[in-house]
Amino acid sequence: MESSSSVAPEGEGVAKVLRSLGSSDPTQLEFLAGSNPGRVSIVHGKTAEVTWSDEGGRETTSTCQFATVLNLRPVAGDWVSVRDGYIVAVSPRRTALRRPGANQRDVQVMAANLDVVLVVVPIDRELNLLLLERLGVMAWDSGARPVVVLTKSDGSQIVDSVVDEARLAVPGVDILTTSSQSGHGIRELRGLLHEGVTAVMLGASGAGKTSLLNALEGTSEVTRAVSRTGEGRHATTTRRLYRLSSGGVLLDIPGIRLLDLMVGQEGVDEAFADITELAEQCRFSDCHHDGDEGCAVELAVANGTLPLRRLESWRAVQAGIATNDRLKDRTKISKRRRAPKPPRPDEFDLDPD
Ligand SMILES: Nc1nc2c(ncn2[C@@H]2O[C@H](COP(=O)(O)OP(=O)(O)OP(=O)(O)O)[C@@H](O)[C@H]2O)c(=O)[nH]1
Ligand SMILES: [Mg+2]
Ligand SMILES: [Zn+2]
Repeated sequence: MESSSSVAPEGEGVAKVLRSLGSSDPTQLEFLAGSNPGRVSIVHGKTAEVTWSDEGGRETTSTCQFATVLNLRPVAGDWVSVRDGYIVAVSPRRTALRRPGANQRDVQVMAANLDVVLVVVPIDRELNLLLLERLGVMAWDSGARPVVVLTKSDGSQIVDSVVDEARLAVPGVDILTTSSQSGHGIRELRGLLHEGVTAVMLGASGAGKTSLLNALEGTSEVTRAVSRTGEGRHATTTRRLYRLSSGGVLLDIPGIRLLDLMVGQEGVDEAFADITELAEQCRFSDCHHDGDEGCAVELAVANGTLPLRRLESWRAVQAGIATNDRLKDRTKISKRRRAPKPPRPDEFDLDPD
C-alpha cells in the first residue's frame, strides 16, 4: 500500500462498524483513499468474504475478488480496502500467526491482526506439555498476547495440579480452565473477549476450540467426536472470524499438528524466559548450554532449579529455528518492505506470494 494514498477511516458511523469488527482504535487503521474499509472474515481460494462499511456507516458483507496487483495475500483478520467488489489493498498487519507453508520454503500467515492468541489444550487426558510449549512459542511469535485455555476440565480429577504443571511450560502466561460441557470458566473467557479484541484459537484438532465458541455464544457450529488417535479428522476445515455477543471477535481455525509448528527467535526468548535469564550468567555469551564451560543453565538443571525437560525443549526448538533459518535464506526474500510500527516486521517479507 502506498503511504501517500493511505488514510484513516472517517466518520463515527464507519468507526462504529470497524470497532464491531474488532478494532480498538479505528483511527490507527489505514485504508486506500477512495475505497471502503472492511475486514476479511474468511478466505475461499481466490475470493474472500469481507464485511465493510460505506461512507455512511452502513455495513455490508460480500464476497470480494482480489485485485490483480495486491501487496499481500489476504487472510482472515486482515483489514482491507474494498472498491467495486475487489480487495484493492491489504492494510499493514500489526500481528500475525504464522507457520511453515506447504512446500516448507514459505511461511504461511494463518490469521492477522490478533490481540490475543488462545492456546487451547485439553486436560481430559494427560497434558501434552511439548505441544503446550510449542503452541506457546508460536503464540508469542505472533506478537499478540498468549492466554492458555485448558479445556475439558470436566474430564480431569486433578485440575489444580495440571494448572501448576502447565504454568512451568508457559511461564508468565495467564491460564484459564474451561469446560464447554459444564460451562466452567466460560464467563472468564467471555470477559477477555470484549469489544476491540480480536482473538484466535490455536490448538490441536479435537482440543475443543469450536466447542468453546459454541459455549460462548450458544451456537452450534460443527464439532466432532475425536477419533482414538485424535489425528487426521478435522471438524473445522476453514478459518473463520466470528463476532461475539461480548463485543470481541474470535477466529476459529482447524486444528494444528505438532509437526506444523514453527518458531522465530523472538517468540523463543519470551517463551523460554527462565532459560534466557539464566543464560545471562553463562560464562560465554554464545553459550550453547550443552557441555560448555561455566554454563549457568546446565548448573541450574544439575541443582534442580530448572527442570531438565525445559532445557531439552529449548534445544529442540533451537534446532527447529536453525532449520527454518536455512529455509528462509533459500527463499532470498528481500527485507525491504517494512511496516511503519512493526511488532514483527519480518512477517511482511515472508508472506507467500
Ligand atoms: N467432556 C468434554 N468434551 C468436550 C469439551 N469440549 C469439547 N469436547 C468434545 O471434544 C470433541 C472435539 O471438540 P471440537 O470443539 O470439535 O474440537 P476442535 O478443537 O474444534 O477440533 P477441530 O475443529 O478438528 O480443530 C467433541 O466431541 C466435543 O464434544 C468439554 O469441555 N468437555
Ligand atoms: Mg473446530
Ligand atoms: Zn549456558
